[in-house]
Amino acid sequence: MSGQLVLIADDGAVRTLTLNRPQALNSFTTAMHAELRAALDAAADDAGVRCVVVTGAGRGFCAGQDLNDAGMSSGEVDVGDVIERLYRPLALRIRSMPVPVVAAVNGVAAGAGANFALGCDLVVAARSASFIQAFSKIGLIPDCGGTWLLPNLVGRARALGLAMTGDKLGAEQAQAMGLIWQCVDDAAFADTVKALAHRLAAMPTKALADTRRAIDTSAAMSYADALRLEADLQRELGHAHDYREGVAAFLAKRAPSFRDR
Ligand code: T3D
Repeated sequence: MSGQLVLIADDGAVRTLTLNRPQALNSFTTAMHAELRAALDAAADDAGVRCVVVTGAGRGFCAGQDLNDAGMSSGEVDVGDVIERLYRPLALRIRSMPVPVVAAVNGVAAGAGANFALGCDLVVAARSASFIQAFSKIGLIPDCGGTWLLPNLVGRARALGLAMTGDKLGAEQAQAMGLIWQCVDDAAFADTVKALAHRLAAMPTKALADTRRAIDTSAAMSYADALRLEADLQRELGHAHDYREGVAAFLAKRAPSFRDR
């Protein structure tokens, strides 16, 4: 199945959403935002989907905001409003997905395109891909979660270095500094993403989503409160099917069959 600006493809329990404006490096227009949000909502609501992969068509992943769209360059657009209406909901939607989300960064990821990727759960990049905090070059600050994601991922010094210079960071360096999960050779990229996505899809989905929730909220918590949240989430998971199944499978030395979501 395919939309126009976001292609949607299912492979078992893995749903791949492909940003599809390759002529403009898949930069975000209002219309593409709408299709992407609808596609993410549909994936979240579909019990058959247990992992979502986001990637880009053509040679780029996503070059951030389309600077030609809707009079962006006129100086008359309320950029704060654009962020509130489009990028903030997108970033929050990714973080509230009930399934793991993999960013398969096939090429350059710039501006909000970079931070859209970095906000996903696992970021796998082709070795030829790159990340650019392009905002400073056009007089903006990192958005789509960048001011939170960057220091949390790589620390203040590197966050400021990346954000202030807007320099291109290769995928290999990005992995070395802990910005992304994995950099893989271009030739192995598709197979690596596929294997990872299917592996995640076969895992206890609800536990993975709760793992994200606990890790994301722990930064703003005291140690004692984080321990309390762990107990609350663990209590709930401990009463669910997947825990019983995981333990039974371990004891029976067989593969588990998880189904909670
Ligand atoms: O309202 C708001 O603005 C608020 C929201 C802000 C969020 C943001 O994301 S701000 C940051 C916006 N993004 C950028 O500033 C990045 C702009 N793009 C680039 O710097 C470069 O394209 C890249 C470094 C990403 C890649 O360079 P390169 O040399 O590989 O490709 P290219 O030739 O520059 O781009 C290929 C085509 O895509 C080209 O079109 P053409 O000449 O072939 O017709 C180029 O204009 C187009 N393109 C690339 N990025 C954008 C774009 N068109 C519109 N908007 C873009 N962001």
